[in-house]
Amino acid sequence: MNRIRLLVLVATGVVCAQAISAAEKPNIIVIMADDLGYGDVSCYGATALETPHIDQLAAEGLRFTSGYCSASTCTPTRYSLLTGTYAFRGKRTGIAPPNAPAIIKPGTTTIASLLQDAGYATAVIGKWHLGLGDDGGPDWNGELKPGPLEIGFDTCFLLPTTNDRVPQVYVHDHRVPNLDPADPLWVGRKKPSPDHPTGVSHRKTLKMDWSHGHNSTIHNGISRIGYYTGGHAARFRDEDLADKWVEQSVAFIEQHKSRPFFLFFSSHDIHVPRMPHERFQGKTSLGFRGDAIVELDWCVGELMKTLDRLQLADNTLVVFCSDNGPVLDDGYKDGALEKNGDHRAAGPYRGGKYSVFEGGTRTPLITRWKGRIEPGESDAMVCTIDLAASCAALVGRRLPDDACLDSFNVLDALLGKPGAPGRSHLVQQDNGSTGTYALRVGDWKLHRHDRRFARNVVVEQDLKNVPVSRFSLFNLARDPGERTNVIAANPQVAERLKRQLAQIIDAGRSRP
Ligand code: NG6
Ligand code: CA
Repeated sequence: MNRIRLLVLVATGVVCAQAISAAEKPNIIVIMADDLGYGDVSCYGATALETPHIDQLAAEGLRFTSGYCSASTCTPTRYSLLTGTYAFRGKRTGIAPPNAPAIIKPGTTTIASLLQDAGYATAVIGKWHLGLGDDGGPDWNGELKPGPLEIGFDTCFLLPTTNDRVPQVYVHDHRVPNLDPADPLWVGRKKPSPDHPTGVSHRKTLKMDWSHGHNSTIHNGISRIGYYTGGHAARFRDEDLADKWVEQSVAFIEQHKSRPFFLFFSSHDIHVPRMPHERFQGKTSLGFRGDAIVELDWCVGELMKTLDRLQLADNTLVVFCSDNGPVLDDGYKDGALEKNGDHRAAGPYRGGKYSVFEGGTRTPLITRWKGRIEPGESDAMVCTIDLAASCAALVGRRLPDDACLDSFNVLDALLGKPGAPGRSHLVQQDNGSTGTYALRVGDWKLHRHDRRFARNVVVEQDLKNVPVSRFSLFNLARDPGERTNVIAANPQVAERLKRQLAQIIDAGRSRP
């Protein structure tokens, strides 16, 4: 090959793509749990319940002890997973309300669009919670676009918002399936009529009572956040969600078994209202929260069985992760607090959902690729935000310069290459762009609160604001529980981390 042709090929990325043979384009399945804490599965130390399928995944793969999601609530973590960019940089990236428009705009480079461009069949199945529709919000009875299909997914089968937010219907590609035009779906923020039954007016009829919020429209005996009417033929039963995600995923995998596919399996488990299928109810001593973990574990098992049956396990990279840390009472009286006993949902870490303490974002993270990943454990720091750049590297795609602004290629670490370092720093955030950050660099962790009040930081339901210092510093090696603020004793470290964090925020990107 002459030199000029080689240069042309390098410049167009052809060499890069050719270097990866078809066999090196493994299928990729990202399984994201909802609100699952570091200590919630047995391979991360839980003893109050068993998670045999997730444990098997860990035994056959790599179990990360410094695996993170990028935020301690759902929408920003999912935004970052897909776009590879910190959510605090984006607009409206906090917990999305029921009628939120699409948060990730069409044309944005995402992990899905990168893989789609590389020839992958792409699907998201399960919880979305990233908005649907143009700026007017979702047209529930019409075409629900833009949405996942406009940012790189070939197909989707969704829980559009969260299971505690209205409406309880599925979205398949651009439509709510089974919608009867004679019974249109209406979703809104205000009571549609004075006699509309709610969790307040009909509290005695509920099969699961609420503890805070969650007292508007009732469906399936559970009152929710927000109001809706109509769409009765399209509504689901909470108990059936996990079965539906598995059914749809197995069908997608079967359909695409002979070409590379990317499946984002986005479980609603173990988000409130925790209402696992009847066959899982009562399976643990932890109440429905524990039973929902067992249901999640069952889903993982079904996906792995499908890979085995279709002989795809050697050719599939599986990533298991969570979207934020744990919470016990998140708005319903499901017994999670009362039945918790000495279960430590966040493992040894402090805080949980809504917090920038480690419990908020350090979560189970497991990679498995049979025959390629040497089973073991890794303390390399990796984050769900890195999957975009890492998967792009895996399939030989170059990232556009203006995309995936905070996603690092940590592929070697994810595949367990000896000595592969992972990331050297990570910004953690709570929800949207609230100005609450943490920066971990090695064993050091700086907290920065731009607002001088933070939501309560312990795993509990009390979300009232508590005063916090603008900055605090912890040494995770000596103090993994972030109990002792050592900022006064380490002024130089603190200054260095403050500067680094400010630089990452102000520069608009952290990927070189
Ligand atoms: C909060 C809800 C909580 C949960 C959370 C989103 C109240 C009082 N609390 O506002 O129950 O829905 O939003 O969770 O309504 S997440 O995992 O999707 O981010
Ligand atoms: Ca969540």
